[in-house]
Amino acid sequence: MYEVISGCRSCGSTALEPILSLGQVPLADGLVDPSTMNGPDSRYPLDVVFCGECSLVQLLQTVSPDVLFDETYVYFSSFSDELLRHSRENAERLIASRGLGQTSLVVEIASNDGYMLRNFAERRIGVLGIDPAPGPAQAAEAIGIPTIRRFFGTELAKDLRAEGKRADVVIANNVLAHVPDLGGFVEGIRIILKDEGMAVIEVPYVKDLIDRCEFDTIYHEHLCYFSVSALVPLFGRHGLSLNRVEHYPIHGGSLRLYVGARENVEDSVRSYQEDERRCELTGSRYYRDFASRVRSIQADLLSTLRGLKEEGHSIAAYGAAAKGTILLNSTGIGRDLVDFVVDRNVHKQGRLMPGVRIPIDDPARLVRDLPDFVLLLAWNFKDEILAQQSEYRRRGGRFVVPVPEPTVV
Ligand code: JHZ
Repeated sequence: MYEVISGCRSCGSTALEPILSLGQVPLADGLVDPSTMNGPDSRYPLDVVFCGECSLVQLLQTVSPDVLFDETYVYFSSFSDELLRHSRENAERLIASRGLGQTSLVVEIASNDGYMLRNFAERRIGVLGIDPAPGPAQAAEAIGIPTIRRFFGTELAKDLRAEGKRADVVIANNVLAHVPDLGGFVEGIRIILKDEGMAVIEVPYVKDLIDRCEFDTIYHEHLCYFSVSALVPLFGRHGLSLNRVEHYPIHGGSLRLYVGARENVEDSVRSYQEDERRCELTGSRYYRDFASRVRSIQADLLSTLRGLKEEGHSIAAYGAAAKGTILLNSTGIGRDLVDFVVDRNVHKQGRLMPGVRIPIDDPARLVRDLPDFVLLLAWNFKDEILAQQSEYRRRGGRFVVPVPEPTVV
């Protein structure tokens, strides 16, 4: 069910040094349907390594994408207002800066439920979504976003080009890290991009992950954890140039990469490279104390929750996020501590968190049941969720935010 890599996912080097092991954990988005479950949920080892050659941080194991993104995959992007706002701003800037109009084509890889492309379609700009997950793809089509239900790589890119389709803009948000054939994916982008076109790619930034100890964003869907230093040679190998880098707070800290076939490298790229060299992110030393910091957050969180429970408090959790599965399972937080998880995504409600099998319910239950504490699994949307739960908080409910260190708010 999974393979172990023998060389770096980007450069092929065998100089891979271990950084962190999160043990055997279930698939982060493998929410359990109580009506069909039988036997315990499958678990897979989760080990992170650093490439001494090109500095790419990556997983040792690859679980097949067919297993990860099948009909049970119920991550829908449109359930966060903050993500929708972030995406709309990105689209509006691209429409203006690229002069996009009715004859343009915007292709989005991992277009999910159409959360991003709808911004272009509303302005009658040509759009094409690509997403293999049936549920989200169907939702996109329901709002008029044509969606190809296939995995993206050189093969699909060649098919599209043979049909005469080439993109003015390729958008690929939170998908580069998900691809086992990294080179094939980047090559595919080069194939479908017009010579003057631009690919706009968002990836979580490995520096934020390490600095803020966001260990729960490590899971089998995320095969790579990118720095600018590791990305420049990756694009370069496929005739693409990383021309600009911007930083955004979304998903705990992400980079937006502007990539083109034409080389036009701006200062932002050089300044990230210099900064990463200066702080030694390009060497394994940067990652040396990461595992011990993770263990200490886990121990701290577990003792906080156990302490609350011993004092007679009830505890729920907010956000049936992929990262929630990892936090709960790798820390050992089960039904003995957390009674239920709430999530706005109706496709997640009624299911169980993988491994720990905690039931998922509607957020309205917080005000109804008034648990004393809520563990915030979707900590990346802290401001949005705290604002939305003002009534629960007004009635005395408190949130436990797990990272960068367990805090009660
Ligand atoms: P969220 C996702 O991971 C999916 P996840 C994916 N693996 C990826 O790469 C990363 O993002 C970057 C819910 N919610 O988005 C919605 C509310 O209920 O942080 C989600 O189920 N109410 C492709 O799953 C969950 O919380 C709200 O008000 O870790 C958040 O999951 C809000 C804002 C969210 O990512």
